[in-house]
Amino acid sequence: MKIIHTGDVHLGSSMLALPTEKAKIRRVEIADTFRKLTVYAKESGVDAVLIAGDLFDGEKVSRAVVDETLATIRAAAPVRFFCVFGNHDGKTELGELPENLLLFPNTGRQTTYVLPERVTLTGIDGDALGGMDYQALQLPEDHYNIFVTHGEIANHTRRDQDVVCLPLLQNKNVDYLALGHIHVPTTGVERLDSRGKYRYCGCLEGRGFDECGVRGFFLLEIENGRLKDEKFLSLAKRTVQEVRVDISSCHTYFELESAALSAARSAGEENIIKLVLCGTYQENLRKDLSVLKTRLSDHAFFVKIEDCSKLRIDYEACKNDVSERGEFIREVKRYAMDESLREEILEVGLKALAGEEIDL
Ligand SMILES: [Mn+2]
Repeated sequence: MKIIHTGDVHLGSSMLALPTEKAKIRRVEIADTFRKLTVYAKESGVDAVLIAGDLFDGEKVSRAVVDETLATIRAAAPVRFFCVFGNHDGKTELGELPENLLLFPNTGRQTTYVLPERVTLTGIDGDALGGMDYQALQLPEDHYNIFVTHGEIANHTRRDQDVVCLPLLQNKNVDYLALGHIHVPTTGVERLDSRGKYRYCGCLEGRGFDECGVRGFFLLEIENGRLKDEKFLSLAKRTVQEVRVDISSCHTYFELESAALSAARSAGEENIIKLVLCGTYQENLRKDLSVLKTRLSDHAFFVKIEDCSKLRIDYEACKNDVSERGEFIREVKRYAMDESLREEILEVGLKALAGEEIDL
């Protein structure tokens, strides 16, 4: 049987990292990627889709988003969706559930479903983890036992909501701990104990600039109580990418723009790009970041520019410079201060002396 492990979809997310119109488009794209997952599940004969929490982004999610999602799930029958709640689902009122959407009753205890092919599926909502009775967990040795929840792995035994106490889950015949909460998919193998492993599925689409890289879901194939195959698949429309551009060798704005443009192109023009300018730049280089952002915006879905480049000052050459500029540089160099503060003072001061606009 085939099982999908997904979660952290964050439907209805406000996408604050993007301007209003682009945020709206991304909200639709994320819903569409979830819909594509359900279509993929149905067409590929997937038996169960595990949603490891945060299907929705919070209590403010509109009724329309909830209804649309439930309709998407209903349309994917006979695929069954097993959904635990995460810390962002809030108290989303789902209303009448589709028959193929199964939740885990929030009684403070885990619930186990027995699936075909000797598979068991146990789950508990993230906020119930604080009171979970780990001792009561008993899973058959000759089954493939999946445990799904929403929380962060901890190597201690202090129970709390959204905390999975790894030591308490060990030697309980768990084969696959399907987690949500951390938005980066686990690519390597993280051992739960000598038998099982744990894994975060990550989100389906990157949203903020802290969610760079490929996003997707895991597909497991289990045959008669044994894992036969597993893979990571992506249906994401876009990725969030961070690209660094060293501007040390740029002499003009246009050289800078061309370096930035080729970096943006290498990241894929359909993507969301955080462009980080780095290196050291010569004093009279016009950086003009707002112009750069506008001109790059045709080459990516959205570009955010972060300037980490530092002004390059040749103190030796300034030694005998009798101008105001030389005097200013020598003065700033004379005082003991944090280097980053010195760089900032020099940058602003030199711009002021050159009669340029200062952006404080
Ligand atoms: Mn989340």
